[in-house]
Amino acid sequence: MQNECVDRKTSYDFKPGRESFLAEVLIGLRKSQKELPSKYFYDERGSRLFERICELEEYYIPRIEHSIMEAHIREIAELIGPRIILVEYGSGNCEKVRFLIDHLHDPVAFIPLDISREQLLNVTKKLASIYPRLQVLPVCADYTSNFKLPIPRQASKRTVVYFPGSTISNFDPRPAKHFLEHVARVCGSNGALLIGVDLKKDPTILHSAYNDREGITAAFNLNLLERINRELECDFQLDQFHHYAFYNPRESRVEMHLISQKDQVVHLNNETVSFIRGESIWTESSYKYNLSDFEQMASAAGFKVERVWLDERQWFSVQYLVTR
Ligand code: AVJ
Repeated sequence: MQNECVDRKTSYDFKPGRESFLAEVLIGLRKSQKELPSKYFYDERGSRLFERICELEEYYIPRIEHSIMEAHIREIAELIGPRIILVEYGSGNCEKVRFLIDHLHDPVAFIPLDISREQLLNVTKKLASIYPRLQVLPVCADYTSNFKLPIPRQASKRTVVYFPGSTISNFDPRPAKHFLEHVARVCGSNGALLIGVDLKKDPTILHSAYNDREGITAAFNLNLLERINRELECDFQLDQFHHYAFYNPRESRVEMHLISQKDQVVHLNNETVSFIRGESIWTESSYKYNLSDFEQMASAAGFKVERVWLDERQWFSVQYLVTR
């Protein structure tokens, strides 16, 4: 059953190609502290591993976020109002947004935005068949880049961006602020942002969350090297790098690294990259916020924090921001 509301044109495809993947990998590996961009975790296997992370006992974010959403969904839908364009950044698998869409009042269009084309097309097909009255307009893009949003057929009252799961945690402070400024522009005047923001907490909780007993997070981290091997014809020895994650309190972030187990050399596009034993590749940051720090950044970016919902332990927040 094909829903005619699905826009199948490819004009909204801004997916970074192999060239920019290679360029970014080379830039990262030439630094003295080697690093790789975390946005490249999410190929097909990486997306599946991330879904498994989200089911882990130790990884508290999805469970708590959903319980907050469930407890306050009426108020959230009320604040958002009727006939909106809903934009989801990094839509991934669509379970979270379905819960929101189910409670919105007569939304006009849904624009899922994702860097993974496979995910995006699956989600689009699925949502279009579940919500025949909703125009689904997928955009394949890296949301840190510039891209334009499609314009839905029906008139709408406002644009609301949904950014759940604390994906904002992946941005360093300055890019985080720039990202919020970009979102404020995208949703325009009278726009809003519904965002999940992870909060500071006991580092032992964070340690368990990013070092799960089953080793799924380790596999997720190592999959980045596997992807580079496959897509960029590189020769990382996967068993010679180990997952390492810890909380850095001075920077308020969990850092994930891959540690070289020996002195070794890797070949990539006619270049050699050498590692000494114990040297790391920094693959991800996950920033943890205070409510006041986040509010300061949001307001500097042009948003007013209108409402904040928390769980009892105050581990996580769902926040409703409006453009000023
Ligand atoms: C998707 C960025 C919110 O930082 O918690 C989970 C990614 N990395 N486990 C996070 C992640 C390792 C996740 N975010």
